[in-house]
Amino acid sequence: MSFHSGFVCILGRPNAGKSTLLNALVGEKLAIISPKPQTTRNRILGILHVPKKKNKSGGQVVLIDTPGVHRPDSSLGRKMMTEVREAMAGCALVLVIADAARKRDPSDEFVLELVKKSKTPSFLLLNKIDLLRGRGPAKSKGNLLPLIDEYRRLHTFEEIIPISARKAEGLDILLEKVLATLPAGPRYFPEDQITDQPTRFMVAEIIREQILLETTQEVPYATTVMIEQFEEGAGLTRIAAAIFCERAGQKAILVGKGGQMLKKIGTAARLQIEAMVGTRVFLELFVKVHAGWRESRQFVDELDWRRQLEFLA
Ligand SMILES: Nc1nc2c(ncn2[C@@H]2O[C@H](COP(=O)(O)OP(=O)(O)OP(=O)(O)O)[C@@H](O)[C@H]2O)c(=O)[nH]1
Ligand SMILES: [Mg+2]
Repeated sequence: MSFHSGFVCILGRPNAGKSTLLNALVGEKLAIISPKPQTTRNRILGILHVPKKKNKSGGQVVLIDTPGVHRPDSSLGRKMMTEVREAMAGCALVLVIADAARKRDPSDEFVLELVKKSKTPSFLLLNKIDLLRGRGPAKSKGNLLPLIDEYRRLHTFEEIIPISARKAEGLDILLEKVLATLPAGPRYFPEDQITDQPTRFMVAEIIREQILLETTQEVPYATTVMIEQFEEGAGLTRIAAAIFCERAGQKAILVGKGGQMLKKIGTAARLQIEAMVGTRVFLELFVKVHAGWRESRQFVDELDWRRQLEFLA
């Protein structure tokens, strides 16, 4: 039995469930999730180690979660789309994820354009089928068939698989088909590694997730988080993080009356960070205004942890 491996890019419109799928397949929370579109801003590796079973080969699937495909209108948006293109370059398979509970629209067209251009083999995953079930079992299948037909006419997918990333349905068959498609190859990452993200970046993301969940309108989009201090001691990790927003009004919302909002964000984030790092955490949050940071190519580049590592090297 041979060992199959390769890089597999998860591609789709914002909010389709890409990050939920990554987490569900790896079985760990590697990417933040929110009901708001454009939650993910950079590519995230999730490494799936598949043990060898009777009559079945084992392997390693290196999944790459990506920002939602959109037409960018800022430096941040352009950077997000660069991340998408970099994730697609060199991958052996693309998992195109569509939201089966909504109609196709121009953002889905744009996703297909990218897949066609890349010429990489692709699967179509019709996600969120749990939402169709509420409309009756017979109807849910009936609902999917026209969508499948529509997609079939637009592109030749190797497989079309209905899934629910949230309920972990259809994932066994998906994984089986992914492994069968990947070529025999090496183990790219050691068996104990499940992501390439540094802990401090995951901490920044956990804080950003709380902001996405707690705030509305422009605030979550105008916000980013940078870790300024990260010190691991015996039984206690000290973390200081700066939350950047673009305007004084946004800062007022993030801080809240008497600091209530910041406290809520901090407490919820701290509990998750403690579970991740395995120590108690002392978390300090500061809100700073950086007018128009999303338009600043330099600042957006500074946020990229891969770049930060290059500078340290
Ligand atoms: N009902 C249902 N909801 C889902 C499913 N998968 C994802 N969701 C929800 O859809 C929303 C978006 O999920 P994400 O995983 O953040 O989507 P994404 O494609 O990574 O979004 P961006 O990072 O913004 O591009 C969240 O509220 C998820 O809980 C699913 O299978 N069923
Ligand atoms: Mg995402």
